[in-house]
Amino acid sequence: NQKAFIFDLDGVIVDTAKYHYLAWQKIANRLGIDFTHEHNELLKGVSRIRSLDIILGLGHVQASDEDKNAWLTEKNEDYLSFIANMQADEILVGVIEVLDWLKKKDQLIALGSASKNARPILEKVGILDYFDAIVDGNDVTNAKPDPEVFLMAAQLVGKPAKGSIVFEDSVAGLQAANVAGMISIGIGDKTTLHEAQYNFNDFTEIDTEFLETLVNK
Ligand code: B16
Ligand code: MG
Repeated sequence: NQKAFIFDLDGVIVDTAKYHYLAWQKIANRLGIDFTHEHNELLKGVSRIRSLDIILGLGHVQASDEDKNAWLTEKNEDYLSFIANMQADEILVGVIEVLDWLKKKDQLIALGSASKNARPILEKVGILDYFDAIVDGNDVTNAKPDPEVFLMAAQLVGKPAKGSIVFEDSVAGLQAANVAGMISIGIGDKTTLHEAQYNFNDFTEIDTEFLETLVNK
């Protein structure tokens, strides 16, 4: 049996949410918008442009397209400077063990991320070669909770949606996986991620017995 195992990036493989937060905070502060860690939760799995709209909404700030574009560029430049020195030690616990097991068992591994910076991040942390397919924010027109990103990933590795597995840390991402008819696995807080079919706090809680059942489903 061979299945498509599709991984989200931010919050599943690496904790880049902290870098997104720092970069957005700079813009928000300048506009006098209070942007807290709790607010940052709203941006998980959400596209860059939608993230800006959410932040502006928090502060009831109206802006021209020109201003918005300038802020989007600035945010991404700051974000790029934060991720510039990322290394393998920023891979979240248990991820490598699961990737190694999947490779050993000849399973298909794909990325399904909203980020336009996914490839350079995988490269920096040294795991690009594990992936049989990469679908990111540059490839899709519809953001999560639309299932496009995951459907494209399964298609690229030649597997049907049914039986494909998605690891996600965001509500929007889990909704996308469910709409696609895939097996959704929430990584993180069980209460927040209650829409997942299975929940784990992190990858160290996922044992090979469980992975084996997914392969044979
Ligand atoms: P970028 P994921 C998402 O990645 C992040 O969770 C979200 O916070 C971010 O705004 C989005 O990528 C876009 O990222 O600005 O780098 O294109 O969780 O889908 O891997
Ligand atoms: Mg994520």
